[in-house]
Amino acid sequence: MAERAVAQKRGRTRASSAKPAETKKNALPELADLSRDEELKAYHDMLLIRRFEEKAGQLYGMGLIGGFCHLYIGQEAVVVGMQMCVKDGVDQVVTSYRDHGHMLATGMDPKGVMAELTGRRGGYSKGKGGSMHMFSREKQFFGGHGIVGAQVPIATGLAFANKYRGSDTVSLAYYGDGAANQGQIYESFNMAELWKLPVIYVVENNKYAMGTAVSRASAQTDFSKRGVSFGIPGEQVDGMDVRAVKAAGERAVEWCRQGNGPFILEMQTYRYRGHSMSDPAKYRSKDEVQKMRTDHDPIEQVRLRLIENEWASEDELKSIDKDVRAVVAEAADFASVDPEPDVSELWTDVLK
Ligand SMILES: Cc1ncc(C[n+]2csc(CCOP(=O)(O)OP(=O)(O)O)c2C)c(N)n1
Repeated sequence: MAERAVAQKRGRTRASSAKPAETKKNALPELADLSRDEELKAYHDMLLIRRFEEKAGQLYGMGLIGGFCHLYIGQEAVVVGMQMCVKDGVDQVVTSYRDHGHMLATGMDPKGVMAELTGRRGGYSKGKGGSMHMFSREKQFFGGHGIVGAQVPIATGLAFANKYRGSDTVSLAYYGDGAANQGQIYESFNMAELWKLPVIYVVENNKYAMGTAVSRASAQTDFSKRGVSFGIPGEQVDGMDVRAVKAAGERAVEWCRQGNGPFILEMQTYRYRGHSMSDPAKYRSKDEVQKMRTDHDPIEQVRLRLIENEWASEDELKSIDKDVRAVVAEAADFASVDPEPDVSELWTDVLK
């Protein structure tokens, strides 16, 4: 099982680009060669997201989290792999409502994120924003957006500002396969390529937009080709393998930093849970979900490599899990006892 899962991962990334020749010039290998420390960090960071999301699901079930709650479980390799390619606190991240993993990957405090989910004053938006409305200037995280696709023009605008100021900062716009069909995405593509803006469009193709399968909603299901008419290069990537994500991410970051303009990365990934906590996910079979979990789980892949390479023992990996669980438990405890915002907060932070 261990060998099969690892072997299955070899050579899965495939380039599908409007300008493959140019993008491949300084190309890195299709799978990044991760060091022991990098594998351990990827394992830790993905596990933190997984355990955090599991706990958020529990708190939602207990009625401590209200409104909507969109979990990222299954997709962890995408954001962790991309974050390995950029500068923490410098390069910018903007995403949708499925955003807790992105916040943790940029280094935001799990306590502040969980307390925002439960609507407490120690939350990132003082408990007034909830799951879809968190920001961190320090970590260069620009939300958290409930309007499907809205994050894409925002990341493009950030890239415009970065270019205008002459910095080499790159902005990352994460969005789903459903969002990819929106008009505002193509307006953004046009401006980004016209002005050669340093923005990476990361399509998280998790196969469904709410209950609608990609093939039912998209005329062109190869999202890496969506920039062809604008001349924006793109690649399809195995988004369940953190090594593939890192290799492709580094190519895209290099492309942007060299002043070549935008880049599209289609991350082929999968969400294990429903669209949100209130979705029983009847549009797909349990077998389909189970197969992804068994054969492609991003965390299990790293765990198996660490063991096979004798880079970590089972006990060491258990101890990482224990530490991660402690961090998440502390965040959940804080998010349960921290007071709600004072009523007077209703009148602060309101744009008039
Ligand atoms: C403009 C807009 N239209 C519709 C919705 C309702 N809605 C929320 S999530 C969603 C599906 C988006 O799917 P996708 O972009 O694939 O992202 P995923 O949820 O799979 O991460 C829809 C239609 C919305 N929030 N905003």
